[in-house]
Amino acid sequence: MGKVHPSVVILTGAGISAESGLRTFRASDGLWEEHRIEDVATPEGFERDPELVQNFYNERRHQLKTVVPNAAHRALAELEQGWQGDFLLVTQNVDDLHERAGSRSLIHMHGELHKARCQRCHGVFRWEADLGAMTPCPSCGAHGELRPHIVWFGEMPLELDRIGEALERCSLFLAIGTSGNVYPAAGFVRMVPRQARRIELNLEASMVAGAFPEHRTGPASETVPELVRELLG
Ligand code: BJW
Repeated sequence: MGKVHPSVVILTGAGISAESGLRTFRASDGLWEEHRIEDVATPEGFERDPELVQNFYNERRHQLKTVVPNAAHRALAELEQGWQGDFLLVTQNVDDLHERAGSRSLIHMHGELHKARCQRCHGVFRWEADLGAMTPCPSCGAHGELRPHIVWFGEMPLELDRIGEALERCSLFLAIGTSGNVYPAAGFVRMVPRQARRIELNLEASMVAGAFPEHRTGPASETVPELVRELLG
């Protein structure tokens, strides 16, 4: 019988991109300080003031051009390259730093800054430019129907079926730089088999730290490359 290779699921949050210069959500200088969550990260906020929301995401799209992946993003890409079993990276981040570091088996469960979606025809498009309140849809031509392809509060995260299947059969689960405040991602650790190895990597204990038997405390740019070296042996 051949060797059975362990399967890994990795969940990342804003903390992995912090050292690249992108602010986390719940830090004291977090984005929510300048904008109320309900104004920029809910469908109701978008309906109330589409221009404010479009400008908020336009600015974040610009900011993305000024940052680069850090050692933690690069280490996860190396892990994927060297890993013998199933590998799935699930990020809550809407930035593209994982793919720029070389990650390929990747799900953006909260959407992507570089995509826009039409509320009329439901087309999803790669989007680098600014979005305006009246930008026409490239597919159906409707005006004022394009929105950032971002999962806001109260909306269904993306690809949950595929994530659930991977969680149910994984033997190693890592959660990196996520506060455990936002569901369903915060509940993933409780969906993995009981015997799976579960490691939290964070600057501090998250809201769901108790579900992780192992903790690596410190900046992701240090703890992630170190763990990857151990795992690749
Ligand atoms: C470092 C570091 C370094 C720093 N090194 N670490 C009541 C109870 C339970 C649930 C709900 C409830 N009421 C409503 C809900 C559901 C709601 C929810 O969870 N709300 C909570 C706030 C209570 N969730 C939803 O609405 C989701 N949809 C949903 O539930 O659909 C229904 C459903 C039903 C059944 C099954 C499945 C689904 C949608 C959530 C959408 C989240 N969207 C956002 C905004 C995206 C837009 C944008 O980016 O602008 O996504 S919110 C924001 O939080 C963003 C993030 O992806 C997400 C998670 O944040 P994250 O990544 O954890 O960041 P932080 O800042 O919180 O933490 C950073 C961490 O890094 C910290 O721990 C630091 O210590 C650490 N760190 N520097 C290592 N250098």
